[in-house]
Amino acid sequence: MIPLRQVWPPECAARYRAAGYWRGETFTSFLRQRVREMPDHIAVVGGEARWTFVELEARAERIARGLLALGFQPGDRVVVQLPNIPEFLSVVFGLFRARLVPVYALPAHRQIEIAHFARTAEARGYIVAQNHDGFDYRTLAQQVTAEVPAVEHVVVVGEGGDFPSLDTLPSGEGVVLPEDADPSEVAFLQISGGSTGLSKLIPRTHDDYIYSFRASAEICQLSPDSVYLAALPVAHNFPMSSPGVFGALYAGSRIVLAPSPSPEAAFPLIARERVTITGLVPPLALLWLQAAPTTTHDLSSLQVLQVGGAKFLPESARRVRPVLGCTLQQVFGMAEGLVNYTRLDDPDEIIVETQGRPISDADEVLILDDAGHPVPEGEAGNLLTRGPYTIRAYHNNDGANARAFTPDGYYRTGDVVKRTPEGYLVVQGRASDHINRAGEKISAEEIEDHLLGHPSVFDAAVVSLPDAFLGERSCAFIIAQGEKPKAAALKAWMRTRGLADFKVPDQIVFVDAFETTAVGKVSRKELRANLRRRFLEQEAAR
Ligand code: OOB
Repeated sequence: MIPLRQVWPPECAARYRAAGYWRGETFTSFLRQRVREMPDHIAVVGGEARWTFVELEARAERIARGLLALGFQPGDRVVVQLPNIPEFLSVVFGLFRARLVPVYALPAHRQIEIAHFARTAEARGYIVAQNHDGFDYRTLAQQVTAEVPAVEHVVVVGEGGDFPSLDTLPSGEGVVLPEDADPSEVAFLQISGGSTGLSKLIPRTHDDYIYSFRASAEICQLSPDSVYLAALPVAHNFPMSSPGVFGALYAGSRIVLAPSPSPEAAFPLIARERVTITGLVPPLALLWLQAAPTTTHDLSSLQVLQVGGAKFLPESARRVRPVLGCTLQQVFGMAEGLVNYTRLDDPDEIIVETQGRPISDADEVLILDDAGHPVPEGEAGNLLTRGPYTIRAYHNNDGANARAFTPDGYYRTGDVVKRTPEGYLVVQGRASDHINRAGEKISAEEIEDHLLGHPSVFDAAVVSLPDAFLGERSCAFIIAQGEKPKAAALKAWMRTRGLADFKVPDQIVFVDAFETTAVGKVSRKELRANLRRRFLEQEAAR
């Protein structure tokens, strides 16, 4: 087994260790520690299940043995696509215990995305739920294994059908579990928001990730009395680690898994479990603000509502305390690393108007103009960052690495921000052409490529448009060839492509031509910007 590594320069790594950011803990070692301290404390609540720390660890060990007995070797990558069910935790801690490397996919991902993750990660396994939201993942698993034969083992949580199920894994009696990982090893691969083309894989080490959620749990003042509701899909970095389910378990808090983030599903859980903190993307926060005044469920236990993933506008942010009676925390983070929080005791103006400040004193933040020079204090510029939990490279992707990282290791976030005199960041927009649809990031390029696969599409340009509910929606400008298809038919065709549903354009606008300059074609970036501007001007003039 050759463990995957992340490439902090040795002197940086030494500094992060000496400063106590990296403490040499692993996922397995921290869970063991909680089991020692609070074996019978309820750690995970979901569906009918209420698992103590001891039970969580015992289940993880059983899964670890079963997976090794099935034929996995330490170091193998395993795509995990599970919704918010308790098994998400037992499976993932089981993978860590067996020294297998999870690759986190979202429940919304479909064949194209999963096959891409499996290939890029060189995965040997794929763990899915039987069913979620009316979708049978075993069918998807059939398609993925047919397309990527290197994925030898599928394990299903629930009825396996043709595949083994988690409950009927070999007992693995006699299987010797490997020694624990070196904390500097890559623990898992996370999925990037995908600003250009297909998503990239983000290698996170035990050292760096545990630091990020340990510090997040402190910032959010989690304790064994806290109850964290995972409302968003836990495979996403925000509910996973900011402080998310891992930060909560680290702090000895209880986690409650909601099957859906809707008020209908979440409010009764808040009341029943006395939830103290949860995190949402802005459109869901708006739904909660709308539903709370008339709900019959008691939401009084809620102390903190975190909102992040996309910009939460001040007008909405201001309503959180009066309507929900709790403190708002804005969270501006990215799966590549850097996470910013407003602090719980910050003045209201900071909480409402800014997206917070970095977790760590060791987070280095640059705000540069397009020529690479620092902007004057208080002006908007491109955000670059490096630090003890921000990656230095994507997995197996030299092209993206050359674009996304500077030679001295800064990650170009693609976000345009301002910094306040107090050191808080205010997100202004972004430089890259992705669509942030209710916190789900969509690459314009990826969708254009798909549209070009349709016989009636001559050219396509995908842009974001402001949307009162989603924040941004996607709009595809299309030049048709031959018979002009109906917008609905084109959307329906996109749905058959094996893509996550959130990537299907919300709106389709047919145009006769894209502009070109006298010299030749304008860049895709300019083209998208011009189409967006002209469309919005036309709309405003109506
Ligand atoms: C989170 O992570 P990703 O990787 O899905 O997306 C990162 C991008 C950021 O670069 C930024 O463009 C946008 O999402 N974003 C925000 C934001 N939070 C994220 N834009 C404006 N305001 C915010 N509060 O989205 C993520 C990861 C960890 C914690 C929270 C969010």
